[in-house]
Amino acid sequence: FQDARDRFFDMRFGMFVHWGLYAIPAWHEQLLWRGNATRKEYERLMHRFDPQRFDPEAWLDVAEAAGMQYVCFTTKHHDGFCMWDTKETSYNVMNTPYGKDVLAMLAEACAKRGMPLSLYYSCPDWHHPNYPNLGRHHEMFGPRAGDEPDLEKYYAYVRRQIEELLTRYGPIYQWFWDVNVAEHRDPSINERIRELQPGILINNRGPGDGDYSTPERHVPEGGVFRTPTEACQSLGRESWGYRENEDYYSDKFIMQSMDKALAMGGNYLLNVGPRADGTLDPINAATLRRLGDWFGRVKEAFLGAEP
Ligand code: FUL
Repeated sequence: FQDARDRFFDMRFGMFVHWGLYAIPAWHEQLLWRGNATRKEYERLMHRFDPQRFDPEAWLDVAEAAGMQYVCFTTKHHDGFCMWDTKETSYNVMNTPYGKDVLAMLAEACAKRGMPLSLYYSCPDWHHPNYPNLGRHHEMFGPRAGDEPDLEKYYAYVRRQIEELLTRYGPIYQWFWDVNVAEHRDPSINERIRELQPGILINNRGPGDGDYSTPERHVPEGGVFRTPTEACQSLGRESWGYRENEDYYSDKFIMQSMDKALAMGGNYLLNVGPRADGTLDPINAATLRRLGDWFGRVKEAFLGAEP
């Protein structure tokens, strides 16, 4: 008997995708906080979301060329905008000019070629009236007029969204929680996730104990990871979402950081931020293809040619 979660040790390299309304201003996925945009201004972006050139197959082609074995997609980032057909809020992709469930499109493309799909889901939600927004890091506003801070109600909403995400889009490989509200512990949420998707892997950024940790933009020096680890890294220095004139890392930097994470026994989740029209920045696509050539040669050198 093999635990389905043992897949983690075979799936060493994945594509992280940060895509949402923030691709339109093309500055930072945390524009709402870092850029001092008002909620009203930000929320209006949804009326401009129309990625006519979105083709999940094209993303997956690049992922495969890079040697990536799975894809992790931002279903909801801190801005609270939902990239799937959720019944829980109208603040979702169905109510944009594009009007299509982009998660469903991606899930279908993944299923077609057997590419495992992981879901990123942010605990902070700067849009939801029940989210406390205490004004700390990742909770920047302080409650605004009309807000009704209530963590319990908020997590009930999270739970209902989890039911949608884990029952409608086929098998999900990993659940990537982001930035748990520090004091909120509730192991029953992860238990429910496991009931809905036996064999799913859950990271340790959520309200309960997870299966693996996720050092970000930094692979610690030396030694080996003693517990299952997936290091994540963005191609750009500034942002995870698409950023115009982003200061991208050199190929050498990415190769070294990936090499280090793998050598320490960790996995490597490398991020791209697709543009508002749905396409990958050709600079990123080219980097990933070169990386794939390198990674292919490395694997060959270590493993030898297939018999
Ligand atoms: C962080 C988030 O705050 C960033 O925006 C990004 O999503 C990164 C992967 O995780 O904690």
